Amino acid sequence: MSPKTSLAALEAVGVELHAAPETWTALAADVLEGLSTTPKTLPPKWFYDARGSELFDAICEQPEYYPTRREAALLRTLGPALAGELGATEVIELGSGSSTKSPLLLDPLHQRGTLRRYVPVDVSASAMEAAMPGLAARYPGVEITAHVSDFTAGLAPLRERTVDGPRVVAFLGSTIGNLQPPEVHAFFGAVRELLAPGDVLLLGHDLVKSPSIVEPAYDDAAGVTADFNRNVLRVINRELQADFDEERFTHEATWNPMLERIEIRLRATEPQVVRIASLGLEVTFLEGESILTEISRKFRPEVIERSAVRAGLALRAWYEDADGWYGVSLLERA
Ligand code: AVJ
Repeated sequence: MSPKTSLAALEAVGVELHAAPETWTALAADVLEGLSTTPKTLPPKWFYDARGSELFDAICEQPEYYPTRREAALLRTLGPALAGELGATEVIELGSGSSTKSPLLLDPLHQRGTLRRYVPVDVSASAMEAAMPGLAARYPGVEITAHVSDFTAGLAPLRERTVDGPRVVAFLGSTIGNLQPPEVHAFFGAVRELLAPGDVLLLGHDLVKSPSIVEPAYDDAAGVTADFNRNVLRVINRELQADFDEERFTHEATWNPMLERIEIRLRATEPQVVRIASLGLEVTFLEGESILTEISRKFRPEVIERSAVRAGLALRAWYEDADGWYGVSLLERA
């Protein structure tokens, strides 16, 4: 889990990498807490080791998984006007992953000549490392500072400003859907501290729609999402010396109409005991018992606006595609 391996390569292309050393401890704590309570849960951030990040990129290519394509199309349409309106000198991108879609925002800003600094922030060091040389080449003269960190943990190190002018904090891909309402509140509050007057939070959010469209997006025919879901077991096996047998867990994605979210689970196909050696823990599963590995909330404009207002933010603009499948909003300090 150490990002140190290719630090030299990153420095060679002028990218600074700030790593979080507490990753292993955080995983251990999450697994201990999540698997020793009922119902069992695991936070989705642990999907994303190198293989998990690749699997997520593969999910985005699946015909059933519409959010990535929808967001890209929307940003492609909005990009130039948005760049003009924002005139941003700095982009902080939370959950940037492999930065594949970042150019949709960065290109128009770069073309207008305002972009001076790009700060990608992600839990996956490997995904960022792979992306950085390409970005450094694409945006010459732009200061790039990558942060390996969990966007729900510490945003404080991102407060520091090295360039003048408007800042955009981008949180795309509907990753906000992974957060429970209280977590959204905390997140908005933390982002607010990064914003000065004239700065914005650019948020991408999947919208509420028929379960007949949403459910298949999380259970693709090729089984990529199922493999991605099981990846968390492989991460735990490797990092915490556990003996999960991934074949004894099935992938499940169900729409919860009350909470307007997809719930992703791993369900034990038979009773079993899993040993997690590094934690000195034995975890018992009854037949059919599940681990909730991810929630993916879908939003309505009023839900975004209400959460924003409660956290001291204001909705400045709302955009959605023609059939209301996907939305992007601009939030600012109230
Ligand atoms: C990256 C959190 C936005 O919820 O749609 C995709 C993750 N999980 N398929 C989502 C995911 C299963 C994705 N986010």
